Amino acid sequence: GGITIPPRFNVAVPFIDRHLAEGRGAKAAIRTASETVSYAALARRVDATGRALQARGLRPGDRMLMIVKDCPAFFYLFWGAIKAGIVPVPVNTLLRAADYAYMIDDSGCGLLAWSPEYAAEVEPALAQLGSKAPPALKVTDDASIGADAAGPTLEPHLAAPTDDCFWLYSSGSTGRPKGAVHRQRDMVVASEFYGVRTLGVTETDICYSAAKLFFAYGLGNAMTFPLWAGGTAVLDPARPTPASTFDNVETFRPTLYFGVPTLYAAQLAALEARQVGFGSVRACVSAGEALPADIFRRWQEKTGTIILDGIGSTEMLHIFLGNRLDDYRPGTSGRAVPGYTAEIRDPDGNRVQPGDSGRLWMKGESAAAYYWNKPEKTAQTMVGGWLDTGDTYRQDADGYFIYEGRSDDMLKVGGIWCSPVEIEGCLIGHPAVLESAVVGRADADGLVKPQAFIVLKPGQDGGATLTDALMARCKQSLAPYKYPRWVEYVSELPKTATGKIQRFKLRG
Ligand code: 3UK
Repeated sequence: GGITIPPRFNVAVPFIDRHLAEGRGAKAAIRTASETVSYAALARRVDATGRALQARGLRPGDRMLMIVKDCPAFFYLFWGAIKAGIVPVPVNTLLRAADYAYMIDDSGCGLLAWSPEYAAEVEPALAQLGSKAPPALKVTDDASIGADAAGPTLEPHLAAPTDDCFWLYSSGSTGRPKGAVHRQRDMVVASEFYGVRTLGVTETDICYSAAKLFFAYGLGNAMTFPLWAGGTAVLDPARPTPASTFDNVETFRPTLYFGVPTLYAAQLAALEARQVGFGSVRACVSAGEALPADIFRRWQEKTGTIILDGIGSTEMLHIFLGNRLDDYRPGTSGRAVPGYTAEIRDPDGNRVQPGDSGRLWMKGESAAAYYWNKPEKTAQTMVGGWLDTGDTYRQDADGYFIYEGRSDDMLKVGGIWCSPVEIEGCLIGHPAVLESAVVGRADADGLVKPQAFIVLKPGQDGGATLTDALMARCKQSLAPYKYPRWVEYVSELPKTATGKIQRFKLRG
């Protein structure tokens, strides 16, 4: 069934304060390498931070941009703001000064909270903005955000479930980032429908996400899901590597692990040389881009755990099509998550015939209300309660959703739509291949054919023999027109900060 949200509420109450009323005060809400934060301490620090933000002059509706690493203060700032009616806007910490200057300006934020680690990009951004720069708050420790102040509790600012609550910037493959404005109810909806009803998150879960909190995927994985269920979040500020993620799995014994395909591939390579105890992990989750079936298979072989692939987006907040422990098919995005409705449409907006490809539109109550300052983008993407994902999908005979690429990455080869992801999946199955990206390239006749860029595993040679073998492999297992006519060996693929291959950068 649905979920009931009171007509006036503040979402910090069910995510933070409720746990005290339910007797979880002494329980660990957050664990890091150096500290454990109980639910009682979390609630206190959220209140103190909210009061500190009010004391700096922030009022309900004002935005606070956050360039903050994964650490407990991220939680205090995010929830302290929300409890006071202030709108937090966590942004990608891997961006450059020009990106930050744009987001500070676009959001019109009244405060910038930032971790000193990012000074090399944040300081020039502020300098570039000159007199338009907002006040900045350097997040060095709890005291810097006022969280050491013992004081009265913070009165929650009441709002309607559909009122603005927080934003996330969505970085499409083209154009400037867009601020997706999320509502009070959105975290409740995503946590309940994906967290609880799909993954079965409970208060016994320990959630560890290699994907960072600034990414909507990480924000759900390592903050909203455990807080919604009364579980524990594990935070590590470092950039994830196979070694650091393995260390964290062994130290914190998470029950749920969240990664992205690129990292799973790198971890698999590292598992050749290291044994890692995944015994605590009841499920691994993958999102951000499609997880090739071959990675699923090898991961299961090596670790004994399965990876649940699911597709989510910044606009929908979290995963809306996903595999489940009790219903999964490798190489697919699974089925619609409860509470969400999917439609695959043709270019005229009609539903395609079963089995045909088309553009995926989604409906669900966690969808962003609009893009800030971008009425045209809003009107194109959010239509009649539906969200255009910009992704091409088809359903197999059993109804599992199969990802075929960003709508703008799809190739027409010989007049037939051809999915780069499908070809990449075949190439990745070859033992010499670590990663691949396929794009369209015009042949001598000006006709588009697939071209493959390949990153090899260490010690492998990219010569003519391997190229022939890769082409033969594709010819054998894919429709004949789909084999790559050119194979190029490269040391790495262009990726976004969240690990998505930027195929547009490879197009000639
Ligand atoms: C692509 C996938 C195939 C797809 C996200 C989980 O990735 C997230 O959000 P973004 O806004 O990007 C959205 C786009 O990424 N994508 C994501 N997951 C998959 N493609 N299979 C997948 N499993 O193009 C989508 O439109 O960065 C992921 C939860 C929250 C998120 N925001």
